[in-house]
Amino acid sequence: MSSHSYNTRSKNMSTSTPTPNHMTRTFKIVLVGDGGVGKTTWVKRHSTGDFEQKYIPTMGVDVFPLTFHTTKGPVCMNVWDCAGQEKYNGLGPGYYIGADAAIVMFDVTSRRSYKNAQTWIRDIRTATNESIPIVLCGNKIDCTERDQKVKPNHIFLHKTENCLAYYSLSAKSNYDFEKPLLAIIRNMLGDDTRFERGVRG
Ligand SMILES: Nc1nc2c(ncn2[C@@H]2O[C@H](COP(=O)(O)OP(=O)(O)O)[C@@H](O)[C@H]2O)c(=O)[nH]1
Ligand SMILES: [Mg+2]
Repeated sequence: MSSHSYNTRSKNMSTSTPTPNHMTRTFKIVLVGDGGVGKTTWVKRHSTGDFEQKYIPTMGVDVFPLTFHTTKGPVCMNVWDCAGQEKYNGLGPGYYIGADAAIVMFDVTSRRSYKNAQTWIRDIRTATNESIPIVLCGNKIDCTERDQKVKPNHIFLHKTENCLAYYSLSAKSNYDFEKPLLAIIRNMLGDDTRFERGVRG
């Protein structure tokens, strides 16, 4: 079985497999942010088409199990994506129960979504007793500079809110889209963790 270090410029993510085996460590990742910022597009980017997304009707949530093959064994990131109700009545504490990490996404073409990212971060902190790592992401970085209303050098929330990291990315062009989950996996398993490609669980 050949494997090599994960190349972050690679187009093909090493995500696959719907059914984690007993060796697979599983983490719950909650994905939040205003409606329309690109959360669903982003999580679907990681799919190779052969995984089973689960829908939990009582919660209005889609769960995407994304498996990554690492030098420390396979990990399954169950990414929770709310199915649209983020605009209406919030997500409720049940969404956050048992979460190991969170991704807060905003849209770099929307100042409002950046401003609201702070509220999302604070909601997570409240629901999880401050404790889980949060990665802040600015999506739609493929848009023209003119359309980018939130400039990279004006983004400071991740520092003031003590996030694990910030990434500008594009779910449309794939630019850096994989970085948030890789950062979370390294945070969970250790900075020396490397990623292997082409291995299906
Ligand atoms: N230009 C651009 N559009 C995007 C990107 N990601 C998502 N979109 C578009 O933004 C809209 C909302 O995306 P969606 O994934 O439904 O957002 P959600 O409500 O946060 O889940 C859709 O029209 C997507 O095609 C991106 O990286 N760049
Ligand atoms: Mg969505």
